[in-house]
Order: sequence, then C-alpha cells, then structure tokens
Amino acid sequence: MKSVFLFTIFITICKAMVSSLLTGTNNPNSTALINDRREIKEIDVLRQIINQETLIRLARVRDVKALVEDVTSVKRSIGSTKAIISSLQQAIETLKRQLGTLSQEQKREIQKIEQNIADIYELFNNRTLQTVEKAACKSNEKIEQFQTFLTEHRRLQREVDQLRQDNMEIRDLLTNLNLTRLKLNADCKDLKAIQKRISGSVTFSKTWKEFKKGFGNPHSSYWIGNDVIHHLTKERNSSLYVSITLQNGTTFYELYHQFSVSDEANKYKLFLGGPAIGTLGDSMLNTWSSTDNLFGMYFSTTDQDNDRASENCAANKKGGWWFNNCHDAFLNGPWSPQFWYEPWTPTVRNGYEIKETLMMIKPH
Ligand SMILES: [Ca+2]
Repeated sequence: MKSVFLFTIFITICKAMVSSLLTGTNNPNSTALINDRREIKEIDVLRQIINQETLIRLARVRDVKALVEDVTSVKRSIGSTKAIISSLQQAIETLKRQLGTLSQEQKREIQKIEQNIADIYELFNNRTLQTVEKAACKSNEKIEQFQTFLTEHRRLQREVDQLRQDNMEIRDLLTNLNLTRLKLNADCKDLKAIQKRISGSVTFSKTWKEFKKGFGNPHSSYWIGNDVIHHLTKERNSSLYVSITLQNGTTFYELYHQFSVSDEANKYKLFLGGPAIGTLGDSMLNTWSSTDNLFGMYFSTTDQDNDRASENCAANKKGGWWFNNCHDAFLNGPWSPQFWYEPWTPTVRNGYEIKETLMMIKPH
C-alpha cells in the first residue's frame, strides 16, 4: 500500500513537470535560456525522478526486506509447525504402536478371560450337578427331618390337648367326687352294702340258692342276698354305688342313679339307669359291645345259666352275676391267685391288683 501511494505521487509530479515544459516552449525569445533552464529543469526533474525512484526503490527494498522477513518468519513458523506436526506424527505413530501393542495384549487378556470363563462354566456345570444333587439330598434329609419333627410336634400337640382334656375331666370328676362324698357323708345312714369283698376268704362261685339267701360275713366279705336286694329296691327307686380299691390304695367308684332288681320269679332281673358318674367309668351300660350291656339281664349262677351267651358265663367266670354275653363289669369274680377276667374294663382289666370291692344302695 505504501509503494502504491508513492508511485501515485510520482506520476502526479511527472505530469506537472511535463505540463510546465510544454508551457515553456511557447516563448521564442529565450530559446537558449529556455533550453538551459529546460535542461536544468529536466535535470532537476530527472533528479527528482531519480530521487523519487530511489525513494521508491528504497521503499521497495524495505518492503521486500519486510516481506523477506515476513516470509522468513512464516518459513520459521512453517518449519516450527512442521516440526510440531512431525513430532505429533511421531507421537501418533508411537500411540498407534502402543495401541497396537495394547490391543494385542488386550486380545490376549480377553482370550484368557474367555478361556477362564469357559473353564469356570464347565467346572460350574460339573460341580453344579454334583452340588445340586448333594443339596437335593440334603434338602430331602431336611424335609424328612422336618416332616418327622412336624409329625412328632403334632403327636405331642395331640397329647397335650388330650392331657388338657383329661385334666378338665379329672377336675370335673374330682368335683363330682367331692360332691358325692359330701352327699354320701350326709346320707351315710341310708346306705346299705349289698356286696363287700376284702379278701379271697369267701368265694363267690356259689349256687342259685346261696345267692338267693346271701352268704359271707358283713364285716369282711359277703353278698346280702338277691331276695333282700329285691326287697330293698322294689318299692323305691334307689341309687347304686360301686367302688374298687386297688392294692396301691387307689379307689375308683361309679354311681348309678337308678337301680332295682326284680324277684326270683323274674330271675332277679337287673334294672339300671343313669346318669352314671364316677372314676370307674360306666362299664355296665355304656359297654364296648352292646352284648355286654347288663341292663335287663337275668341273674346267673354256676348252676343256673340265664345269660345270653352260648356258654355258662357264671360257671366259666366263676361267680354269680347279671351276665349278658358275658360282661365288661363283673364284681363277683375269683380272687387272686385265680384269674379274674375283666372286673371293670377298661379301668380295671384283671383282679390281681384288687384289694377291696363294695356295692351299696341308697333309696331316693
Ligand atoms: Ca349261656
């Protein structure tokens, strides 16, 4: 821009000089002077032109120098940039090589990991089957143990429930027993023992006539007699109290609210009715089999078979009684060491453990 400006000034000056020269040629009287002057002017002009050209050239030189410096600077910049680029390229190559190396290492690592995974998977499959089988076995054992435990728990729970029920029943029985004892104590003078056994000194394997009239000793063992029993119960309803005392001192009892016996013509037929309360349990009416129910049974003795069995119950069981086919309850059986079969099933199943028996009646 600076060079163009100087060139423009130069042109302007040249135009002015030419114009001046042209104007001077119009004077014919001073040709030599004019020529001298013209030469001088031309010289001046040339000098000026030269000066101007010199200035311009100097300016150009400076510009060229500046350009050269700029170019040199640019070259240096380019060189520096090239060096940077080269350095970067080297760095890139280095990175590429490193990346390649890393990629190879990574591939190898990945392959190792994949192989390890495959090994583990295979191992897992093999061991898993075994482990699962073992675990299944253990689980089955646990389940069986749990089921056994559960069964035992349920059994114990049932026993606990039964014990609670028994406890409640025992409490009821004790309450009734206390009530009965109070009542018996209050009315003891009205009680009449129709049967009593303390030892085996008196056998109850007797004939019809013996049972009819009675036998034994009221202070030890005896049967009051069937005629007396009929007489005591024929006009008034009576209660029957039965008790069995074991060798260990435990006494079981049962109280029937209704009791009467018919006359000899009706074979001393037994009428017995509830409610029945006590610790023996009702084995005369509420029997395991209906053919052991003693209600309405005739009296049988060794010599008179009035029972409903094909056998002679009194003869075979060795005692007179109101047999059906034959019995669950039988208080006149043979004393130990003979076998007394089912004196009062299920509470007392044999006579070996019996110490005392008692049958009492009380009119209402
Ligand atoms: Ca028979």
